[in-house]
Amino acid sequence: MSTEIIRVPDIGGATDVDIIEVSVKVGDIIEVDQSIIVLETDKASMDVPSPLAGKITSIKVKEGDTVSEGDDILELEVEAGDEDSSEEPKKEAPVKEEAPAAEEKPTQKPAKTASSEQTVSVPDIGGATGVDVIEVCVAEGDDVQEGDSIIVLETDKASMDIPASVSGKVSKLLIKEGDTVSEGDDILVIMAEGVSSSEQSEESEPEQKSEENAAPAQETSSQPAQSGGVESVNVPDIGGATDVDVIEVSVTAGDKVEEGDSIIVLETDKASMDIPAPKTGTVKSVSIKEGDKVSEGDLILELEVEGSAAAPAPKAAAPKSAEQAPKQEAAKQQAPKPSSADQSAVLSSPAKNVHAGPAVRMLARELGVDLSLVRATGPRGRITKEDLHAYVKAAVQKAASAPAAGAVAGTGLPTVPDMDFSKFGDVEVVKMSKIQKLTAQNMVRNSLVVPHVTQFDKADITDLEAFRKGLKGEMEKQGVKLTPLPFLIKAVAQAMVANPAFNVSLMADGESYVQKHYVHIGIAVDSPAGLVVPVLRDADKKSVTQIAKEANELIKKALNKQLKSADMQGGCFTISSLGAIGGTGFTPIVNAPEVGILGVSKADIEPRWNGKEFEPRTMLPLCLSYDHRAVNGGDAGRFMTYLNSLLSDLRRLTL
Ligand code: CAO
Repeated sequence: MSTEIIRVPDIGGATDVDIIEVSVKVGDIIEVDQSIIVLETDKASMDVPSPLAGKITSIKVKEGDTVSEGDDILELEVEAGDEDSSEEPKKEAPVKEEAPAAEEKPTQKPAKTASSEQTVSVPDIGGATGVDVIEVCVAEGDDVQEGDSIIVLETDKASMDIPASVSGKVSKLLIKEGDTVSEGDDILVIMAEGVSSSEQSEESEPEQKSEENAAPAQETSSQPAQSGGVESVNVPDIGGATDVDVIEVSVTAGDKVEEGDSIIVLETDKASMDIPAPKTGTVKSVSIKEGDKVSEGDLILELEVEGSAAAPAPKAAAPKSAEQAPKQEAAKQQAPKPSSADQSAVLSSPAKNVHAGPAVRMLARELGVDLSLVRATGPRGRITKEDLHAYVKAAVQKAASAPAAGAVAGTGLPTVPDMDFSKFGDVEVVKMSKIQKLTAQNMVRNSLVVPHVTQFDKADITDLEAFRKGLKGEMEKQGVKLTPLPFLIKAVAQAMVANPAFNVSLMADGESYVQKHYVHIGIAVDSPAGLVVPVLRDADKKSVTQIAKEANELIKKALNKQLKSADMQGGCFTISSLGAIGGTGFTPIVNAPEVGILGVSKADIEPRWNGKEFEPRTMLPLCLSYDHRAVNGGDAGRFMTYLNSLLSDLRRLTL
């Protein structure tokens, strides 16, 4: 057992690169090639794999740090016998696929207009033609620095930032978003800073690729074979990676291939690379098959080159990686993509490792998507742009159509995942009624949107109850049941008039509120169809007996499912009485756009001190919830105290 330090490998000469993710923690047991950190520049994101397996004993970096080649990442306790391999940690370029082609300088041609103007053209993009311009990052008049991204190109395989090759002011844009371009197409004209005429004439030749790029040149080497026009096509420089999996052989003997056509696809954990045909010709024989492992120089196939006895010089600036070598041909054998709103696009628990290219990572950041929750369908678990789109579609659809039980419609909040309760006993799934689903959605919305405060009090309704009981028989003869509820409705209506802060609705724009000059009181009814709230109109203008009659009618309609939607509209305040059921208090949820609700619990006889002695009094628990955006604590205190005084002394109800 020994401790090894894992350092930042060759990252193509880039320095002070941001760590956007530390994928492991102290104590983790990791495998060889497991991603340990993710680096990102403005042009690329790179998984950095561990060259050794072992247990992490300390981590030297954190998210947000910047690192360069050779910097310590972590310490690993390595099993005896594994240390030797650590002597030479792999210098494999971490993520060829994700390294952008953009490091390559765009070609510059002298512009005809002025001696300091330079036309920047699309550089060698691996032979791809008709590539989409998905973003133009500069506008005419912008000052750009050499290396600043000027456009972003994208194929189905790659996205590439194309950087400015010189610093200066953009004097003319020659392309726009949505255009398609090929190598050599003019992008823009730059009024270059401090370019001497001699420098300019040097640069007037189409520029070849920048030598310092560490990403592998992916040019397929083709060596003239002994016999006539048949050439051996070998695995090109693939950044020092060895024993790379051949995941696809795209040609067979006899096939005609065009220069640039993909002949095989290689893949490591971190990158997939199309290897293009170096020349046009006919495949004579193929020396490898799917599943083989290859390294630079290995023979891929023999190619009878079309119309060329002498092999031309190899292409100077082949793409550096698969991601950078976009091909128009779609990948042939990919895992099935999730359908438009396939919920399987969303993982229920975060994936341990995330593999995605810079374009996908950037899009995910823009959309606020956690890539670890996106189901990857690309080769070797790569997240494709389609995966991201499928994830977003699924997430949006889920939010919009979330069942009431999940109760998060439109909130974007996660639902509680379903589980198999039958594992624990006998169960059945029961469909919720429309009212139940609607109530659930409204409850979630109101509890999330309305800042609730609930305050409690007890009203002495001893006299009210004596009066009610005296009147009860008389009312019954008129077919009206007289419970405490009509008195509560009357008292609340009067308190609303006295405290208009409770008789408002807030405008959605947050700029104003509606002050109501009518008092309609909602009555929460526990009906067989679910919780419904019929509305008793102009309660402030009606007598207790009138209110009792109308409340009886509304409750009867509710219980018989005869309420019309008009019966449930226009409420200013709701009373939710559980008095007949029991309990000493609860916190009702405001029925927005109303701003207050009164919860009523069961009245009980309690001993009260009258100054001389305890006497039995009937005390009614009141629970007032209100929207603190509309109602202040002072308003609520006054409302409750006034309401209490009305219920405690009925004479006040007539004032
Ligand atoms: N304390 C003690 N007794 C009470 C009482 C109280 N606060 N409120 C009512 N009672 C008594 C009544 O007086 C009646 O007894 P008597 O017949 O002896 O007079 C008995 O309880 C039954 O009353 P009721 O339920 O028939 O009538 P109600 O007017 O009190 O209530 C209604 C009607 C529709 C409000 C009620 O049936 C109901 O559905 N409540 C549920 C509300 C609800 O679910 N709210 C949601 C809670 S979460 O916000």
